[in-house]
Amino acid sequence: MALSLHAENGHNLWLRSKSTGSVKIICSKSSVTLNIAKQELKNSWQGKSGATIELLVKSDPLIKGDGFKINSGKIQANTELGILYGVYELLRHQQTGQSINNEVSNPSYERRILDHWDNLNGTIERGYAGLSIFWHNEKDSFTVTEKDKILWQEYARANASIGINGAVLNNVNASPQMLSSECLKKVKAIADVLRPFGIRTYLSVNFASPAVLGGLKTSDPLDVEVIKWWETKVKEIYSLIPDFGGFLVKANSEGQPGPQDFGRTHADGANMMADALKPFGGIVMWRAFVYSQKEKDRAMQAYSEFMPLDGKFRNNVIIQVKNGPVDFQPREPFSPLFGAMKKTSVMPELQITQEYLGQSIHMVFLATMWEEFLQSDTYQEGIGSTVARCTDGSIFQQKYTAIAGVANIGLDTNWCGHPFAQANWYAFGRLTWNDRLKSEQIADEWLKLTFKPTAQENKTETTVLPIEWNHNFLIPVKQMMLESREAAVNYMMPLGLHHIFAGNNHYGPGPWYAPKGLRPDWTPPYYHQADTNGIGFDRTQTGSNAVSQYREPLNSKFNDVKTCPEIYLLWFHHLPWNYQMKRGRSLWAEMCYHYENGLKQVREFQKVWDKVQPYVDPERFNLVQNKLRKQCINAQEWKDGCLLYFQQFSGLPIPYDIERPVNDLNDLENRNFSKE
Ligand code: GCW
Repeated sequence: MALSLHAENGHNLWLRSKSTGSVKIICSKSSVTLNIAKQELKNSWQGKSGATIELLVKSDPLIKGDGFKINSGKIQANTELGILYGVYELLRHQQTGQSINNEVSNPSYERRILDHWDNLNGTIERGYAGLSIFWHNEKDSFTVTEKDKILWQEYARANASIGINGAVLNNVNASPQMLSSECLKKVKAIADVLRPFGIRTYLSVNFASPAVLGGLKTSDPLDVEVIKWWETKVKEIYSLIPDFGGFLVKANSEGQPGPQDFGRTHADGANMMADALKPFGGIVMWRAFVYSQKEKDRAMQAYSEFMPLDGKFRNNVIIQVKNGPVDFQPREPFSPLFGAMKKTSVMPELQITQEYLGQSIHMVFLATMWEEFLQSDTYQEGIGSTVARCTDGSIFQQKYTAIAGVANIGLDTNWCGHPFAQANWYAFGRLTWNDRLKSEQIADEWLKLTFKPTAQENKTETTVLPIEWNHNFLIPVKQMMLESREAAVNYMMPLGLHHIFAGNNHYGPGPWYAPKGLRPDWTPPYYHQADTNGIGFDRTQTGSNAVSQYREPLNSKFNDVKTCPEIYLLWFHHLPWNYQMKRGRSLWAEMCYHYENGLKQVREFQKVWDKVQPYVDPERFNLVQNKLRKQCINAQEWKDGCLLYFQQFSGLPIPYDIERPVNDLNDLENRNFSKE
């Protein structure tokens, strides 16, 4: 079988399909957003040729926010944006072969936001897919070209197609320059392009802006001049961007300035900004990612600092909390702040860019990780108080509900570097719209939209039958995606291990990394605590007592080594190397098998991919094949590095049915793991 597949550079993402027939559209209104909706229908229609579809903007009590009601002949919504979302849903159904029943679809979260960690000089913190799509470089960062506008429009369209409705345009390590009048003019230009697609613009702001940019003596949030400075700045922003979303703030974290520099609290700082934004409907997303080196357990600090402030924030402040208590690790339990802050709006922050998951080299589908997180039961309001329900307004009446993901988007032609990294952008959007979606469905949709031969390609003599494509491509590749995150956990840090990366770039292994003078919580030995007695961070009642931050029955469950889930074992417990695991093996042996299995899984992924070659255009096929090879090499380094390093403490042999290491520990320790 040989399909004539067109080479694809991946730029069209999951939006590749062209119409196969005509459609008649009935719509009594016209507007920029509705015109986009109509155009999309015409360009991508795959339904019956000549069919009629009605677009109706009319409120219905069942429809919430920008949700919609849809059947095969009609899309109804309260808002024009709702119509656009309905159109994308209809087209998705057509392209993925799902039937369209009468259904109402409402978004889980009101604000579904991408956080870009883009710097004004065009670089991206933790970006692995080229430079920024928004900022060029120091000299002409503020210029706007036609090419820029086309790219921003494509970006906005891709986001709208999966329900994303907000973008923070710059790094949380924010330059005060961001708020300069010159820069704000460019922000306006970007906002103008994003608006018709329903994307609101937000900015990360530097807390010291009044002093650094405004020349004031202080940035103390209770100082009258400072308050005035922010009010004036906010007015200026809204005069340019009337629907501006608000600020994202990283304060008193990793060297960033904040209210504590002036003896004030996070609440003082956040509320001052919230008051300035309030008259315009803006919000403050205040990050809870804080930790100081004085505390004995970094995993406890966000909770310790923020819980006492519960109820002290204005209602247009949302505390933005990373999914786990430490930092976007391959696996963490959920942050205990979810569900615990009952009088404050809380929003989850996920990381789409794979800082700690192989960057743009490894194929790791993150939906399974996010599903695990969103469906974690906090027990805060009884059984079934999942993180999703605690944050999406189902349980607590938050004034605003929101969710953010740190974007993996750059100037690379295919946007995300790895063709499969696009699936994570897609998955984030789909989950923010419906936080109950299953990873399996997301992978299924994305694969069909992204890889299925287009109707045009399928008109050749060698038409691929859907059943054949499903069997030979969809099923094995989907399976690979669904296993990929667990594979990464296995070959990087199984059984609750965390943060054992090589310093700074977070790609390769570095359980040994501990340069003299570096703060302990920036070195892996702080997290794995390996010695001849055993391994793991003791967070039980007799250890740091981080377990106490979880509500019963979780507190006891995590505290007791017998009931603690094995996936979190070394997160909560320090255990001897010969500790007997549930399967009967010693902890050491179990660890060895996890590393071995992780590597084996990647070797299997290589086979799966080579076998689907006939169904993939050469450009994308080769790219993925090449990346899988690198992933394999890196997985081997992880396995060898971790096992040989930890073996120095365990003193036990690597079980003999496991493949022997092929790397030398010394070499690995001296390697500088750059990403390629
Ligand atoms: O994960 C860490 C990253 C930093 C990042 C920080 C944060 C933007 O290594 O690069 O800074 O988190 O989330 O603030």
